[in-house]
Formats: sequence, structure tokens, C-alpha cells
Amino acid sequence: MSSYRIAVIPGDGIGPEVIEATLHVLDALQDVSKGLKMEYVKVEAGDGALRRYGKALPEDTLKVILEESVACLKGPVGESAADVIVKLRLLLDLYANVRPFKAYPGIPCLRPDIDFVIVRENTEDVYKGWEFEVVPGEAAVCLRPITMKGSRRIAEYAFKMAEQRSGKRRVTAVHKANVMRLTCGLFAKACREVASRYPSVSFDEMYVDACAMQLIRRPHEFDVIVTTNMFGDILSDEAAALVGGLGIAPAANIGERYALFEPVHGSAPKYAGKGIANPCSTILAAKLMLEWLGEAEAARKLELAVTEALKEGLALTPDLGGSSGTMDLARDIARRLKEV
Ligand code: GGG
Repeated sequence: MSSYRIAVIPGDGIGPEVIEATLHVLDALQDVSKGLKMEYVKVEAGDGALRRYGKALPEDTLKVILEESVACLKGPVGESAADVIVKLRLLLDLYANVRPFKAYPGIPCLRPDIDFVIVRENTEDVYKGWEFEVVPGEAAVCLRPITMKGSRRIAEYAFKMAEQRSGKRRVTAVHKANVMRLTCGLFAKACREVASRYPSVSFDEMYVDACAMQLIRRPHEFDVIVTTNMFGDILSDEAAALVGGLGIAPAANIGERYALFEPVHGSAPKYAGKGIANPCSTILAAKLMLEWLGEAEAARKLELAVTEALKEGLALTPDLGGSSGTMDLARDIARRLKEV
């Protein structure tokens, strides 16, 4: 029997609602998956934690994550995102941010044949937070550290993924090396170097501005996009819009020994407490977690149940054109787990 201790961060805004919905679905999944056992340890992080304890990422939370769990499922956090998710990525060296974008049947999307992944470097770039005031209140600078080591390992991750996916076996390195010659230059060089070791995967490069346009014009031609941290963050929101919105876009933050799974969306405070947030992004993040844990069959079942629920559309949330609530959609997905 496989038993996993999972740290769960409900987060802020709509976070607690989408997490509750996801745990409801995961409980149902355990009922139909022989031998799969998950124990959730709820921990606090985010704006609420900052208000209560003076720290967005309290010591007790870190202890559970670092010492007492195999993975973390995290809801969105609010204004303190940099002190929670960015800090956790750096602390745990979760260097690969993997964001799949797929058109699901029944969901309004740009094209029905979109199926690609953004592999975003997660530990370098301007998100490192190396910002300094030069003239107080007047001028500031932000450093953009990019290393050959960091670029090589994310490129390696992307090529391995392209090999394993049943996709087009193509990696597109996205950068802006014509302007940021040193930092993006290094990233591009590392990608080219790694590409030469994967002859069965085709490789091309695109400037980030061109990529932003091609995502709209020819999104179906992408397979694996590998890019630096901030470009990846921005392109992810654009990519989510292609397939029906942030409500169905999941993310995995993967390191050598630990991984954290979260929705791509933020805490959406204006929808908090209304019970109408789409839980699919977090549920699909849990699917990525199951895959990472090696529970391929449970992951397959979970995605199939989500797909069926979206296709039939009996309990869609308002962002998907329906009028159902967060838990209605979760219950619909949970019910379908018995049938898939
Ligand atoms: N635009 C979606 C959103 O707000 N995502 C949360 C966020 O900003 N996360 C920071 C990150 O992924 O680096």
C-alpha cells in the first residue's frame, strides 16, 4: 500500500475553497484506488499567516514541508506570494515549473488541438528578488542572475519531457538574446548545447515577443516551451487564456527530492467566500502530484473524471459559462471517479 503525507497550504482568497474542493475529490479518488492513501497536513502560509504570526511562511509550516511530508499541495496566496512560493522554490530548489496547457472538450478555447507544456526555470532571473534602491523613492535596480548550470538543467528537463510526451517531440527555447545578450545569450547557448544531445527531439528558438504572438496564431504547433522564470510566468497566463482561462491551468514545481503543486491562478480576492471559484486548476495540480508520486493510474482516473465533467458540463462554474458552485463541480468530478 502506498501512503503519502502531503502538506496542504489552503492559502488566501479563493485558496481555501479550491483546496477544500480538491481534497473532496482526492478523498473520492482514494475510495476507488486500491491501496492509495493520502494523509493531509494542513499548514498556514500567505497573507493570513502574515497577519496572524507576522510571517507569511511560519517556521511550523516550513518544518512540515521540509521534514514531515513528501510533497505539498498549495492554494494561491495573495500579496505575500514572493515570501511564500518564490521563497519555497528557492529554499527547496524546485527548479522546474511545469505548466501543461490542454484544450478540454466542452470548454471554450482558441483551438481544440492545443496541447503543450511550458517548462519555466524557477530559481533564477529577476524573480530571485535581488532588487535594490539606488536613489530612495526615485530609482531602483533589479538583478537578473542567469547561470549556465541553471539553464542546462532546465533545458535537460524540457528535452526529457519532450522525449516522454506523446507529442510532437519538439522543444522551443524562448528568450530575448538579441537584446539581453549576456543573460538570455547564456540561456540560449545552454539550450543549444543540450539540444545537440537529443537528436530525436526537434529544436527551435523564438524571441519572447514573437512567442507571445505565435501562441495566438499557431498555438497547436508548440509541444514543449522552455524559458526563463519571468517570461514563463507571463506566457503562462497567456497560454491559460487559450484553453479556457486560469481556472483550468495547473502547475508543478519540481526539485530533485521534493515537489509542490499549485494552481497557476492567483488568490482572486474579489471572488473569495462566494463559492464560485473554479477548482479544476487545483484538482489538475493534484493530478500532476499523483503522477510525480508514481501513481499513474490514479492520475489518469482523476484527469478522465475532470474531462468528463467538463465535457458534459452539468456543474460548470461561472468562468466556464455555467452557474454552479465550486463544490458542485467538485462533487460532479468525485461522482464520476466511480465510473471511469
Ligand atoms: N496571474 C496569475 C497569478 O496571480 N499567479 C500567482 C503568482 O503570481 N504566482 C507567482 C509565480 O508563479 O511566480
